[in-house]
Formats: sequence, structure tokens, C-alpha cells
Amino acid sequence: KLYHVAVVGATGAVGEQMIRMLESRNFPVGELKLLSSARSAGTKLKFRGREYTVQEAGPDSFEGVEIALFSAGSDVSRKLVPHAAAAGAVCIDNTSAYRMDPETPLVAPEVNPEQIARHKGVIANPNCSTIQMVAALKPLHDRYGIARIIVSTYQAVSGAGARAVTELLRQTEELLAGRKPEPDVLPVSSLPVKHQIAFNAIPQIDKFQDNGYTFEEMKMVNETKKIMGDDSIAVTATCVRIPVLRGHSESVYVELKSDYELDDVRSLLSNAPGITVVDDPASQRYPLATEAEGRPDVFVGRIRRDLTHPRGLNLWIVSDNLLKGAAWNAVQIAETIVNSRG
Ligand code: 11C
Repeated sequence: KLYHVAVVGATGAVGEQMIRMLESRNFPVGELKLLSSARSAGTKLKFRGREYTVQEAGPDSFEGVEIALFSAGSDVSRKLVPHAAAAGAVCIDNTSAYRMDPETPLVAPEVNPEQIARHKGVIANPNCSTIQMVAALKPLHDRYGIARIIVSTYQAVSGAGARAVTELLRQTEELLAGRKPEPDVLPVSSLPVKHQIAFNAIPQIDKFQDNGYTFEEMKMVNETKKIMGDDSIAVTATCVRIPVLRGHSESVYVELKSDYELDDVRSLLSNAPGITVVDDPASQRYPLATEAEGRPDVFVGRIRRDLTHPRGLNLWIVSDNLLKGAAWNAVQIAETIVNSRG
């Protein structure tokens, strides 16, 4: 069977990758509808060698659509997902709009694929920095139980969209030419204060909440518990934007509930779906954003014991934020739906 698929936000950094993923996975697309804001409507995009004109997304865009991939921001999802679902589409939403809604499954297929079946028209795709962490930690949680996670992230500018990518390149060129750049996009484009990202590290991703943490940090806390299906996991996060174009890196400290052997952790992770262990300090091999780019896996390395705690473990987790962190996870959910229908 072939499916009528829509991509909402088709001209964005993630939307573009969604189209490439549908192509490279040979997803059974019959009809394809590419949708965007009025600003980007009219853009021509290619899919399997054929040219498509992007149309403006509206409440009436979804007639006949069976699978709708959304990545056009939370406001667009809040407005249009109900229309798409009412028209009969299964919506896979890459924004934060529905993630914490108890009725909506929040799915990383390596962790909780069984949740997909309980959807009522919308399945939420988790935040990129959360997906790569839970995919890597799931085998450890199953085997030992995770009591506590302390994570610090080193996140690529593409997580903030195509404008942030251009901003990093522009600032870098200006600084190399001896000029002082005027920051315009980061940390949060809608807030008045901006900071330089080139040659810098900004400890703010998204706005601050009243508790002193950013929304990005609280997404890592709340989404991790929901995806793992375990509210008892204690999570604390510090999320930092760094001048990398693509690929989020994370220093993750986990405190397990039972004793472990390092070799067992290595073999558990090596055998886990979607995980590639790159961990050979002797030859200076560890996961790098530059090597993760364009690949669907989550890469784990620097696997080592906490010398101060018998059940403490340190990991370095890297993945392409636009692929496993967004487009690939969404298409993976779509594949699971299609395969379950036979
Ligand atoms: C970033 N993680 O790197 C964010 C982007 O909730 O889907 C993804 C925001 C989200 O800026």
C-alpha cells in the first residue's frame, strides 16, 4: 500500500531532512503534499527526482492525507494538527505542542514503540537532545534501573533552525575579517537580548522558566520520564549552545540502581538497536559531531566508571540532531505505523 503523506514545514531545516528521509528509506509514499507558511509557499522542492511546489498550509490542506509530519513550530501544530487529525491523518508532530499531553504518546522507537498504538491522531516526536539520551540509556535502565541522570549538553546551532546556521557562519566570517558581529538570532530570536555564538558557548537554549532552568533543560527532565515511563528517574540538565553546525553532544552521568560491570555496559550498548559504540581511548576514538553528521545512529563513547561512586557511570553521547533528533525519529515512527498495518 502507498500512503498520502504531508510534510508541514517542508522548507525548514527539519522539514528538508524529513523529505530526504522519506526518500532514502524508500517510504511507501503515493501522493506527497509539501506545506509551509505563506512566506515560503511557492518554493520548489524535489522528491524522487520530481519537482513539487510548496503550498501554504491551512485547515483545509489535509483532505485525503494519511500521514502528516509536522515541523513548523508549536503554534502551527496547535492550530493545524486538530484539522489534520479530524481529516483522518495520523500526525507525527516534531514540536513541543503535544509532548506532555497525557493523551498523546511521546515516542522514541528504540524505547517505547508500544506507545504508538494508543494514539488518537497525534504522536509527539521528542526534543532532539532528549531522544539521543533516552535511546542510549534505555538498555541500561532495563538492565540496572536508572536512579539519577546529570546531563550537560553541547548543542549545534541547527537545533535553533536554519537562521541560526546562517548566523553562525556570518559571525564567523565577520570575526575572521576583523569585524565585530552584531548578534541577531541566538539564544532566542524572539527575545531582545542576543549573544555572539561564534567562538562562544551560550548556556541558554530557549527561554527561562521561573525555576531558573530553561525550557530546553526542563524538556530533558520531563520528556525523559514520560518516554521511559518512569517518574522516579531524577534528571537535572544544563543545556549549552556551541558553535557547531550539526550534531548535539552530551556529557551524561548516570547513577544506576544496581552494580554493573563496565564490559557488560559496553556489550549492552553495542547490541542495542540504533546505538553505535565508538570507544577506544588508546586510539583516540570517541563520538564526534563531525562524524555523526548525516548518519541516523546515536553514538556512545567515553564509557567510564565514576571513581567516586560505585554505581556511577559517565558517557559521551552524540547524534545528528536533524536526523535521529528530529526527521529520522519521525519517519521511524511512520515506518512503525505502516509496518504494523502490514
Ligand atoms: C535546540 N533542541 O537544539 C532544540 C530544538 O522542542 O523540538 C528542538 C526544539 C523542540 O534548540
